[in-house]
Amino acid sequence: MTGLKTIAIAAGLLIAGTGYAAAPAAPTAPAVAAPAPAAVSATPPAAPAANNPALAQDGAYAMAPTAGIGQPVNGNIGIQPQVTSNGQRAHGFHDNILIPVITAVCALVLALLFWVMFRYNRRRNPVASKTSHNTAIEIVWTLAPVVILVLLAVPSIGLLQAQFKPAPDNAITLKAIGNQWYWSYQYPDNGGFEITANMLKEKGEVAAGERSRTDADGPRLLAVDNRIVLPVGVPIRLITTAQDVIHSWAVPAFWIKLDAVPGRLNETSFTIDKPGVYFGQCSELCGARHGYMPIAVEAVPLAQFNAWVQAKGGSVKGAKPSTAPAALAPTPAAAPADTTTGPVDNTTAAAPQTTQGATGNPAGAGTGQ
Ligand SMILES: [Cu+2]
Repeated sequence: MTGLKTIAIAAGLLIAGTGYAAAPAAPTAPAVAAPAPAAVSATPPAAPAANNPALAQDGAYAMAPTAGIGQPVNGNIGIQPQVTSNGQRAHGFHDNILIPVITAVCALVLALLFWVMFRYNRRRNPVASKTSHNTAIEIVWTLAPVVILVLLAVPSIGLLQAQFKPAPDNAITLKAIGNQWYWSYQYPDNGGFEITANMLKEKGEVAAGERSRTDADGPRLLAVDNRIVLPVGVPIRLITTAQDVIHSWAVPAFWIKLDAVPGRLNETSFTIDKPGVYFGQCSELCGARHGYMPIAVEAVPLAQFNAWVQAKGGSVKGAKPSTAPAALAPTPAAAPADTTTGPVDNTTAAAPQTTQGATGNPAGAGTGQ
């Protein structure tokens, strides 16, 4: 009998192997290819950012978060509404396939347990049966789980592959750097400027004159002093690394959770479908204040993103510098094409000083230790 079971398992593995090998062909029409490449470079340098009505007074942002979008909701047990194509795909996979399969398997096992308890108990069977094997049923209970797992593997591996599909050339790069205990960000495609995001403390917790959280900033423990801004409809190349220990950059509404490891660059890509404010948190236990290094992303139309970039002292990706004497340099020594795709310098500069110690880090936010 064991021989038969071995054959059945071997057959199952063979089928599983076939499913695995076939999977890479499955992914269809990745959404990252959608936006026109021209869109990134078309926008000319905009009007002085200080006059841009889309930006707040400090040149940061002027968008209030929407309840229930990009943030947790009391009593909710489902997945947050997804605003990336991978997220929507995963959400559908979870709700329409995984949950029904799990429910059906649990219900079947529970029903079998009750059947055994009531039909085959000692009272109803004073003389115990000597039955020990049943070939047909053993084939069924070996093959059925194998078939279920193979059927689940196909969409699952396709989704995994879509999540790690390299970003296209027109993507905008965001480099997220984890620090104990705040996030700093660089925009290598936009002049490499850097911003630091600290959690905003509550009203009673800040010193006089220091900025505290308001509802326009976001929920408690999730609002930050400097939100990062990303364009909608443009592929984003996310690169993560860390300054000290392992952190993890996670935003549930994007279906993104990527470890930030010191001395290493991790990469993934995504495209945000809808403007809005989306919150996340560090998702790798990284020390005493691990729970106080939130992430806040403001997704805005590309023109608004470009204005924000310029307000931060950065440059619009693909825009020609107006003063560059390009004509005088006929053969510029092949500039290092795209430093973000190669084995770039992974060391991040010393942590910048921030204007306020929102994290309550004893040494002052920005100096780490
Ligand atoms: Cu962390």
